[in-house]
Amino acid sequence: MLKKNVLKVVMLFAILAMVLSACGNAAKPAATQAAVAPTEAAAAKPFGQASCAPNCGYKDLVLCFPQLGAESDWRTADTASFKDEAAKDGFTLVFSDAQQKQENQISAVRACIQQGVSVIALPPVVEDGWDAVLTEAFNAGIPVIIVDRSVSADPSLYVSHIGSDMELEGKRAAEEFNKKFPDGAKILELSGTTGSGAAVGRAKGFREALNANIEIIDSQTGNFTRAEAVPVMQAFLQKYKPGVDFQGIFIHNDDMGLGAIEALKAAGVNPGDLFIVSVDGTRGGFQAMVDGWFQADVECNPLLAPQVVEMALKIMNGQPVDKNVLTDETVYYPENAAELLPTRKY
Ligand code: GYE
Repeated sequence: MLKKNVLKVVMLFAILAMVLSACGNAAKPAATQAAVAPTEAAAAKPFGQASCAPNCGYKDLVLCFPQLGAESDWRTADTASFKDEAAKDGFTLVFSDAQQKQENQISAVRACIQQGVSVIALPPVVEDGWDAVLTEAFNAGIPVIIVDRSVSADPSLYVSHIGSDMELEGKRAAEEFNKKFPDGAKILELSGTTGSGAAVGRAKGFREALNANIEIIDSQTGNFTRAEAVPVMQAFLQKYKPGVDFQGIFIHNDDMGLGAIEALKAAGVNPGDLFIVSVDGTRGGFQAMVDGWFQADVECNPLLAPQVVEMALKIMNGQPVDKNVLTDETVYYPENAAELLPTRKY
Protein backbone atom coordinates (compact mmCIF):
# COMPACT_ATOMS: atom_id res chain seq x y z
CA MET A 1 0.00 0.00 0.00
CA LEU A 2 2.69 2.44 1.11
CA LYS A 3 4.81 1.43 -1.85
CA LYS A 4 1.89 2.17 -4.20
CA ASN A 5 1.38 5.64 -2.74
CA VAL A 6 5.05 6.51 -3.04
CA LEU A 7 4.94 5.42 -6.64
CA LYS A 8 1.89 7.64 -7.26
CA VAL A 9 3.64 10.67 -5.76
CA VAL A 10 6.77 10.03 -7.80
CA MET A 11 4.71 9.76 -10.98
CA LEU A 12 2.82 12.95 -10.15
CA PHE A 13 6.10 14.82 -9.73
CA ALA A 14 7.40 13.43 -12.98
CA ILE A 15 4.28 14.58 -14.85
CA LEU A 16 4.43 18.00 -13.18
CA ALA A 17 8.08 18.39 -14.16
CA MET A 18 7.31 17.46 -17.77
CA VAL A 19 4.39 19.92 -17.96
CA LEU A 20 6.46 22.71 -16.43
CA SER A 21 9.40 22.21 -18.78
CA ALA A 22 7.06 22.01 -21.80
CA CYS A 23 5.42 25.30 -20.75
CA GLY A 24 8.78 26.96 -20.38
CA ASN A 25 9.86 25.88 -23.85
CA ALA A 26 6.62 26.90 -25.47
CA ALA A 27 6.65 30.33 -23.89
CA LYS A 28 10.08 31.36 -25.10
CA PRO A 29 12.20 30.47 -28.11
CA ALA A 30 15.67 29.21 -27.19
CA ALA A 31 17.24 32.45 -28.36
CA THR A 32 15.20 34.72 -26.12
CA GLN A 33 15.61 32.35 -23.23
CA ALA A 34 19.35 32.74 -23.45
CA ALA A 35 18.99 36.49 -23.78
CA VAL A 36 16.77 36.98 -20.75
CA ALA A 37 18.43 34.47 -18.46
CA PRO A 38 21.94 35.77 -17.90
CA THR A 39 24.01 33.95 -15.35
CA GLU A 40 25.01 35.83 -12.22
CA ALA A 41 28.46 36.50 -13.63
CA ALA A 42 27.07 37.88 -16.88
CA ALA A 43 24.61 40.09 -15.00
CA ALA A 44 27.43 41.55 -12.92
CA LYS A 45 29.28 43.04 -15.91
CA PRO A 46 28.14 44.39 -19.29
CA PHE A 47 27.84 41.73 -21.98
CA GLY A 48 31.08 41.34 -23.93
CA GLN A 49 33.28 43.11 -21.39
CA ALA A 50 36.75 41.60 -21.54
CA SER A 51 39.11 40.85 -18.68
CA CYS A 52 41.39 43.71 -19.83
CA ALA A 53 38.60 46.25 -19.09
CA PRO A 54 38.71 49.18 -18.60
CA ASN A 55 42.11 49.36 -20.31
CA CYS A 56 41.60 47.18 -23.40
CA GLY A 57 43.53 48.49 -26.39
CA TYR A 58 44.20 47.40 -29.98
CA LYS A 59 46.70 44.75 -28.84
CA ASP A 60 43.90 42.99 -26.92
CA LEU A 61 41.47 42.95 -29.83
CA VAL A 62 40.98 39.86 -31.98
CA LEU A 63 38.33 40.95 -34.47
CA CYS A 64 36.57 38.33 -36.55
CA PHE A 65 35.34 39.68 -39.88
CA PRO A 66 33.68 36.93 -41.94
CA GLN A 67 33.28 38.99 -45.12
CA LEU A 68 30.35 37.95 -47.30
CA GLY A 69 32.15 38.01 -50.64
CA ALA A 70 33.99 40.06 -53.24
CA GLU A 71 31.06 40.78 -55.52
CA SER A 72 31.53 44.51 -56.05
CA ASP A 73 33.89 47.46 -55.86
CA TRP A 74 31.97 48.50 -52.75
CA ARG A 75 32.84 45.16 -51.15
CA THR A 76 36.50 45.37 -52.18
CA ALA A 77 36.71 48.81 -50.54
CA ASP A 78 34.98 47.48 -47.42
CA THR A 79 37.48 44.61 -47.12
CA ALA A 80 40.39 47.00 -47.65
CA SER A 81 38.98 49.26 -44.95
CA PHE A 82 39.24 46.43 -42.38
CA LYS A 83 42.66 45.19 -43.54
CA ASP A 84 44.10 48.73 -43.59
CA GLU A 85 42.71 49.48 -40.15
CA ALA A 86 44.24 46.28 -38.74
CA ALA A 87 47.63 47.16 -40.24
CA LYS A 88 47.41 50.71 -38.90
CA ASP A 89 46.15 49.96 -35.37
CA GLY A 90 47.85 46.63 -34.79
CA PHE A 91 44.85 44.53 -33.75
CA THR A 92 44.42 40.95 -34.97
CA LEU A 93 41.96 40.55 -37.85
CA VAL A 94 40.48 37.12 -38.51
CA PHE A 95 39.31 37.52 -42.11
CA SER A 96 37.48 35.14 -44.42
CA ASP A 97 35.54 35.45 -47.70
CA ALA A 98 32.24 33.53 -47.90
CA GLN A 99 31.83 34.00 -51.67
CA GLN A 100 28.24 35.18 -51.24
CA LYS A 101 27.22 31.89 -49.57
CA GLN A 102 25.48 32.06 -46.20
CA GLU A 103 26.60 28.56 -45.18
CA ASN A 104 30.24 29.63 -45.61
CA GLN A 105 29.63 32.68 -43.45
CA ILE A 106 27.98 30.58 -40.75
CA SER A 107 30.96 28.17 -40.72
CA ALA A 108 33.33 31.14 -40.47
CA VAL A 109 31.40 32.55 -37.50
CA ARG A 110 31.49 29.12 -35.82
CA ALA A 111 35.26 28.90 -36.33
CA CYS A 112 35.62 32.33 -34.71
CA ILE A 113 33.51 31.24 -31.73
CA GLN A 114 35.74 28.14 -31.38
CA GLN A 115 38.82 30.34 -31.54
CA GLY A 116 37.42 32.57 -28.82
CA VAL A 117 37.81 35.91 -30.64
CA SER A 118 37.03 39.12 -28.73
CA VAL A 119 34.37 40.49 -31.10
CA ILE A 120 32.64 39.30 -34.30
CA ALA A 121 31.76 41.94 -36.93
CA LEU A 122 29.28 40.20 -39.21
CA PRO A 123 28.18 41.57 -42.61
CA PRO A 124 25.27 39.18 -43.30
CA VAL A 125 24.79 38.21 -46.95
CA VAL A 126 21.03 37.79 -46.39
CA GLU A 127 18.69 38.86 -43.58
CA ASP A 128 17.19 35.53 -42.47
CA GLY A 129 18.71 32.39 -40.97
CA TRP A 130 21.09 33.80 -38.35
CA ASP A 131 19.27 32.90 -35.14
CA ALA A 132 21.12 29.67 -34.38
CA VAL A 133 24.67 30.89 -34.88
CA LEU A 134 24.00 34.23 -33.18
CA THR A 135 22.64 32.31 -30.19
CA GLU A 136 25.83 30.23 -30.17
CA ALA A 137 27.96 33.39 -30.10
CA PHE A 138 25.76 34.87 -27.37
CA ASN A 139 26.00 31.75 -25.25
CA ALA A 140 29.78 31.76 -25.71
CA GLY A 141 29.81 35.36 -24.42
CA ILE A 142 31.18 36.74 -27.71
CA PRO A 143 29.66 40.08 -28.72
CA VAL A 144 28.51 40.46 -32.34
CA ILE A 145 28.30 43.74 -34.23
CA ILE A 146 26.16 43.42 -37.37
CA VAL A 147 27.93 45.40 -40.09
CA ASP A 148 26.55 46.91 -43.33
CA ARG A 149 23.44 44.76 -44.15
CA SER A 150 20.85 43.85 -41.52
CA VAL A 151 19.55 40.61 -39.97
CA SER A 152 15.97 39.64 -39.08
CA ALA A 153 17.09 37.86 -35.87
CA ASP A 154 16.05 39.06 -32.43
CA PRO A 155 18.10 42.22 -31.60
CA SER A 156 18.93 40.77 -28.16
CA LEU A 157 21.29 38.36 -29.98
CA TYR A 158 23.67 41.09 -31.18
CA VAL A 159 25.11 44.17 -29.55
CA SER A 160 24.72 46.70 -32.34
CA HIS A 161 24.31 47.35 -36.06
CA ILE A 162 26.59 49.75 -37.95
CA GLY A 163 25.77 50.50 -41.57
CA SER A 164 23.74 52.44 -44.09
CA ASP A 165 20.05 53.22 -44.00
CA MET A 166 19.15 51.13 -47.06
CA GLU A 167 15.53 52.31 -47.09
CA LEU A 168 16.67 55.91 -47.14
CA GLU A 169 18.92 55.11 -50.11
CA GLY A 170 15.91 53.69 -51.96
CA LYS A 171 13.87 56.78 -51.09
CA ARG A 172 16.61 59.07 -52.34
CA ALA A 173 16.70 57.19 -55.64
CA ALA A 174 12.90 57.46 -55.94
CA GLU A 175 13.03 61.23 -55.41
CA GLU A 176 15.30 61.53 -58.48
CA PHE A 177 12.67 59.76 -60.61
CA ASN A 178 9.89 61.90 -59.11
CA LYS A 179 11.80 65.07 -60.02
CA LYS A 180 12.61 63.88 -63.54
CA PHE A 181 9.16 62.51 -64.41
CA PRO A 182 6.46 64.73 -62.83
CA ASP A 183 4.00 63.47 -65.47
CA GLY A 184 4.81 59.81 -64.83
CA ALA A 185 6.96 57.16 -66.50
CA LYS A 186 7.61 53.46 -66.82
CA ILE A 187 10.83 52.14 -65.35
CA LEU A 188 12.80 48.95 -64.72
CA GLU A 189 14.58 47.83 -61.58
CA LEU A 190 17.81 45.85 -61.42
CA SER A 191 17.91 44.70 -57.84
CA GLY A 192 20.62 43.34 -55.54
CA THR A 193 20.99 39.91 -53.95
CA THR A 194 17.56 38.44 -53.17
CA GLY A 195 16.85 38.49 -49.43
CA SER A 196 19.79 40.76 -48.61
CA GLY A 197 19.18 43.69 -46.29
CA ALA A 198 20.58 46.03 -48.94
CA ALA A 199 18.20 44.86 -51.70
CA VAL A 200 15.16 44.51 -49.43
CA GLY A 201 15.66 47.96 -47.88
CA ARG A 202 16.36 49.75 -51.16
CA ALA A 203 13.36 48.17 -52.89
CA LYS A 204 11.08 49.04 -49.96
CA GLY A 205 12.21 52.65 -49.59
CA PHE A 206 12.07 53.12 -53.36
CA ARG A 207 8.47 51.91 -53.61
CA GLU A 208 7.37 53.93 -50.60
CA ALA A 209 8.69 57.20 -52.01
CA LEU A 210 7.99 56.68 -55.73
CA ASN A 211 5.10 58.77 -57.15
CA ALA A 212 2.02 56.73 -58.05
CA ASN A 213 2.30 57.74 -61.71
CA ILE A 214 5.70 56.06 -62.07
CA GLU A 215 5.32 52.36 -62.73
CA ILE A 216 7.99 49.70 -62.16
CA ILE A 217 7.19 47.44 -65.11
CA ASP A 218 9.76 44.75 -64.25
CA SER A 219 12.30 43.96 -61.53
CA GLN A 220 15.03 41.30 -61.68
CA THR A 221 18.09 40.56 -59.58
CA GLY A 222 21.65 40.86 -60.83
CA ASN A 223 23.05 39.66 -57.46
CA PHE A 224 25.06 42.89 -57.05
CA THR A 225 27.62 41.79 -59.69
CA ARG A 226 28.62 43.28 -63.01
CA ALA A 227 28.79 39.86 -64.70
CA GLU A 228 25.28 38.83 -63.66
CA ALA A 229 23.75 42.18 -64.59
CA VAL A 230 24.71 41.86 -68.28
CA PRO A 231 22.34 38.97 -69.19
CA VAL A 232 19.58 40.45 -67.03
CA MET A 233 19.79 43.74 -68.96
CA GLN A 234 19.97 41.83 -72.25
CA ALA A 235 16.78 39.96 -71.34
CA PHE A 236 15.07 43.25 -70.42
CA LEU A 237 16.06 44.67 -73.82
CA GLN A 238 14.53 41.67 -75.60
CA LYS A 239 11.24 42.29 -73.85
CA TYR A 240 11.04 46.08 -73.64
CA LYS A 241 12.01 48.80 -76.11
CA PRO A 242 14.12 51.53 -74.46
CA GLY A 243 12.50 54.97 -74.63
CA VAL A 244 9.19 53.42 -75.71
CA ASP A 245 8.31 50.77 -73.12
CA PHE A 246 10.47 52.29 -70.38
CA GLN A 247 12.23 55.59 -69.74
CA GLY A 248 14.47 54.79 -66.80
CA ILE A 249 16.19 52.17 -64.66
CA PHE A 250 16.79 52.03 -60.91
CA ILE A 251 19.90 49.93 -60.30
CA HIS A 252 20.80 48.77 -56.78
CA ASN A 253 24.57 49.16 -57.17
CA ASP A 254 27.23 50.60 -59.47
CA ASP A 255 28.72 47.26 -60.51
CA MET A 256 25.38 46.10 -61.89
CA GLY A 257 25.05 49.55 -63.45
CA LEU A 258 28.31 49.02 -65.35
CA GLY A 259 27.07 45.60 -66.51
CA ALA A 260 23.82 47.18 -67.67
CA ILE A 261 25.74 49.86 -69.60
CA GLU A 262 27.64 47.10 -71.46
CA ALA A 263 24.34 45.56 -72.57
CA LEU A 264 22.79 48.94 -73.41
CA LYS A 265 25.81 49.99 -75.51
CA ALA A 266 25.71 46.70 -77.41
CA ALA A 267 22.03 47.31 -78.16
CA GLY A 268 22.76 50.76 -79.58
CA VAL A 269 21.40 52.77 -76.66
CA ASN A 270 23.26 56.05 -76.07
CA PRO A 271 24.14 57.79 -72.79
CA GLY A 272 21.21 59.99 -71.75
CA ASP A 273 18.59 58.03 -73.74
CA LEU A 274 17.43 56.57 -70.42
CA PHE A 275 17.30 58.06 -66.93
CA ILE A 276 19.51 55.82 -64.79
CA VAL A 277 19.98 56.11 -61.04
CA SER A 278 22.41 53.83 -59.22
CA VAL A 279 23.66 53.32 -55.65
CA ASP A 280 27.14 53.25 -54.02
CA GLY A 281 29.13 56.17 -55.44
CA THR A 282 32.19 54.17 -56.46
CA ARG A 283 34.75 55.45 -58.96
CA GLY A 284 33.00 53.33 -61.61
CA GLY A 285 29.73 55.06 -60.77
CA PHE A 286 31.36 58.49 -60.96
CA GLN A 287 32.87 57.61 -64.35
CA ALA A 288 29.40 56.53 -65.54
CA MET A 289 28.09 59.97 -64.51
CA VAL A 290 30.97 61.70 -66.30
CA ASP A 291 30.18 59.62 -69.41
CA GLY A 292 26.49 60.56 -69.23
CA TRP A 293 25.07 57.13 -68.37
CA PHE A 294 24.04 57.70 -64.72
CA GLN A 295 21.98 60.76 -63.82
CA ALA A 296 22.46 60.32 -60.08
CA ASP A 297 24.41 58.04 -57.75
CA VAL A 298 23.13 57.54 -54.20
CA GLU A 299 26.07 57.25 -51.83
CA CYS A 300 26.64 54.10 -49.73
CA ASN A 301 29.84 54.27 -47.73
CA PRO A 302 31.89 51.03 -47.43
CA LEU A 303 34.65 52.45 -45.21
CA LEU A 304 33.14 51.08 -42.02
CA ALA A 305 36.17 49.66 -40.18
CA PRO A 306 37.12 52.72 -38.07
CA GLN A 307 33.64 52.87 -36.51
CA VAL A 308 33.46 49.11 -36.01
CA VAL A 309 36.87 48.91 -34.32
CA GLU A 310 36.08 51.85 -32.05
CA MET A 311 32.85 50.16 -31.00
CA ALA A 312 34.56 46.79 -30.48
CA LEU A 313 36.96 48.40 -27.99
CA LYS A 314 34.10 50.13 -26.19
CA ILE A 315 32.30 46.82 -25.79
CA MET A 316 35.47 45.14 -24.50
CA ASN A 317 35.93 47.99 -22.03
CA GLY A 318 32.37 47.60 -20.78
CA GLN A 319 31.20 50.97 -22.12
CA PRO A 320 27.67 51.42 -23.47
CA VAL A 321 27.16 51.58 -27.26
CA ASP A 322 24.23 52.59 -29.49
CA LYS A 323 22.08 49.79 -30.85
CA ASN A 324 21.95 51.19 -34.40
CA VAL A 325 24.61 53.45 -35.90
CA LEU A 326 23.76 54.83 -39.33
CA THR A 327 26.32 56.12 -41.81
CA ASP A 328 25.96 59.71 -42.96
CA GLU A 329 25.44 59.75 -46.75
CA THR A 330 24.41 61.93 -49.69
CA VAL A 331 23.51 61.85 -53.41
CA TYR A 332 26.01 62.64 -56.18
CA TYR A 333 25.20 64.20 -59.57
CA PRO A 334 26.92 64.42 -62.98
CA GLU A 335 27.42 68.22 -62.58
CA ASN A 336 30.42 67.82 -60.29
CA ALA A 337 31.30 64.15 -60.94
CA ALA A 338 34.43 64.97 -62.98
CA GLU A 339 35.70 67.28 -60.27
CA LEU A 340 35.06 64.76 -57.46
CA LEU A 341 36.25 61.62 -59.28
CA PRO A 342 39.96 62.03 -58.43
CA THR A 343 39.08 62.48 -54.74
CA ARG A 344 37.07 59.24 -54.49
CA LYS A 345 38.67 56.64 -52.21
CA TYR A 346 36.86 53.63 -53.73
O1 GYE B 1 25.66 48.46 -52.19
C1 GYE B 1 26.82 46.57 -53.04
C2 GYE B 1 27.42 45.43 -52.35
O2 GYE B 1 25.65 45.65 -48.71
C3 GYE B 1 25.66 47.98 -48.95
O3 GYE B 1 26.60 45.23 -51.22
C4 GYE B 1 26.19 46.69 -49.44
C5 GYE B 1 25.96 46.43 -50.90
C6 GYE B 1 26.53 47.44 -51.87
O4 GYE B 1 27.65 44.35 -53.11
O5 GYE B 1 27.65 47.15 -53.98
